Amino acid sequence: MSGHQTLRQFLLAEHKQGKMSQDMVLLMEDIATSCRIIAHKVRNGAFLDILGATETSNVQGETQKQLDVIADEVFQEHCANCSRVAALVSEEIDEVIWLKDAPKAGDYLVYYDPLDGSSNLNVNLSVGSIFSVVELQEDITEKSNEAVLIKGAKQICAGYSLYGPSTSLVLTTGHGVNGFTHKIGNGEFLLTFPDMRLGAETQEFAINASRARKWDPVITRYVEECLDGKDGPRGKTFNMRWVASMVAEVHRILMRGGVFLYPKDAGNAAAGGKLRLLYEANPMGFIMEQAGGKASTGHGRILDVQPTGHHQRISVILGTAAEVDLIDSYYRDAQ
Ligand code: P6P
Repeated sequence: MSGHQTLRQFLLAEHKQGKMSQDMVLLMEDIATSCRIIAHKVRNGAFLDILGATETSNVQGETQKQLDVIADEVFQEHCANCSRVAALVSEEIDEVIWLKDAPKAGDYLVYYDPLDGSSNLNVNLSVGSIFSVVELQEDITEKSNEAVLIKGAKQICAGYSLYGPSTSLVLTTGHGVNGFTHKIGNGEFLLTFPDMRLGAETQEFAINASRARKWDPVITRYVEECLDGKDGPRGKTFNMRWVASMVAEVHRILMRGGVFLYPKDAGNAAAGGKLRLLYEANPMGFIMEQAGGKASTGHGRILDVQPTGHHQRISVILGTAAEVDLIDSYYRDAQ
């Protein structure tokens, strides 16, 4: 018998301690099943001839990979098992997917990016799934898109699965962050990284440096100071990483610290930024805060943003709190 707690043992213990409902336990197990299935399909994609692109584009205007569509179908199928799930918001689907005729306060909304970073698929780099769960705040009389526009601060659960050298599942229910690893063979997610916490300091930042000419002066100032090293104003050297897969960046930051920046810039300002609020920034921001980090737009806490659209994009600066605070202070100075 492994010395590690299984995901089911962990979830039942959280339920027993009043940290999550029975329905949330069931939904979390269905999400974990989705991640196991997607991990298998990603790992065997080359043999299933599903690594390529489809002829279709998603609401984001991005050409969908076959695995994007397959991963979305897996999430839809399994999240629908939980009778308390009233609606799904998927990165791959334009409209809100309503699963109940008369949604009630307390029903669950599940926001998810079924396969984030899928441009990495055909070069065998890490990709992941991101999910976020919010309770409906009131009975729904009209099943409109507006009904799912709920602030990230209301999340009751968020997490991701990282399909890398091993398959990780990281989740928070608002009581810290816990990391599980999928054990090939018995299929269990085992608790391998309990109570994940960010350190107070870091010397690593993550940004797509090819966009430097488009950055605002604050981001330019911050990155240049990092690059100035120990003789510069930061008094220490920095390393840089960019995987082009948010799940991989966030996991690295959780494991060893760092700051991740995907700011609104001159190239994406019309869209409001690149990353999506409801199923990328909010869940990852919740995780960062629960691990002792921060998540900011540069002008305020991401989880306090009132969504205006269910595919809304936003500036994202998240990770080690001291670095996020410093960047926020530079934005205040620039006002
Ligand atoms: P770029 C993946 O497409 C994604 O949404 C995030 O996972 C990732 O951090 C970012 O976009 C990568 O963007 O501009 O470097 O391709």
